[in-house]
Amino acid sequence: MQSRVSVVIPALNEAESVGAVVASMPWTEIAECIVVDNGSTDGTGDVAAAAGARVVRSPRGYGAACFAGMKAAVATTDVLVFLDGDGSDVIADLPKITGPVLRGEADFVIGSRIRGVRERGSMNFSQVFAAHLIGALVKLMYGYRYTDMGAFRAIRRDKLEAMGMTERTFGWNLEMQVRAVQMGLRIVELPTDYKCRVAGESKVSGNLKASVKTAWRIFGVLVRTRK
Ligand SMILES: Nc1nc2c(ncn2[C@@H]2O[C@H](COP(=O)(O)OP(=O)(O)OP(=O)(O)O)[C@@H](O)[C@H]2O)c(=O)[nH]1
Ligand SMILES: [Mg+2]
Repeated sequence: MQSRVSVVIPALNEAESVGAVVASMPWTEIAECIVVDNGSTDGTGDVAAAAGARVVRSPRGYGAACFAGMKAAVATTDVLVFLDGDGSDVIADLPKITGPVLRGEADFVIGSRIRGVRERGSMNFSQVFAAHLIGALVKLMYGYRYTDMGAFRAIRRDKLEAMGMTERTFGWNLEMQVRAVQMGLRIVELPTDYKCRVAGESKVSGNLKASVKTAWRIFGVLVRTRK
């Protein structure tokens, strides 16, 4: 049977890791792997293409890359999976993440690194704290308790398209989660393990300025999406 799953990987200067991430895809279970490159200067796109990905380009920004990947998915796809290009997400968990959506039991499955086993140093204290704090705030505002805002997730394409996503930076993940609750989607959160990035430079957690900007952006999402 033809797979209905497209994997979308935003990748900015991840040439050292993206090849292995793409190569480890469970190809028989997915229709395609789309790597979204937006201005990498290290040949990320070429490495990803050589490993078997379809490479698309987008404007700068994590959310912009995810949005472009969503738009680029083949017409036959009805489930979109997002994961990072730095080797942190455990690709072996992909069937676990897509399963409930493919079986029609859920509209949105999010992997929780907080509930999974994290390699030492893969998430710093402020990321763990933010996951708990934002989880508590979303629970207070909308009644649903998330424990994480990680990248690894599967969602029905029609539901994601109906969200009218506006975030084009690192607020993308949380905006999707808030919209999912607001729309009354069937949400499942599952533990997923998490590793340190394989190589390359951190665009968020390892960079103080980027971390503060991201935190600001994430709080902004809570304000802007408020209903
Ligand atoms: N296409 C695209 N990808 C991005 C952009 N910023 C980050 N990414 C990718 O998004 C993913 C998450 O960024 P990371 O730098 O790993 O952020 P992080 O996981 O908080 O930081 P680490 O803990 O160091 O891995 C990676 O695959 C990046 O390459 C961007 O502007 N455009
Ligand atoms: Mg990372």
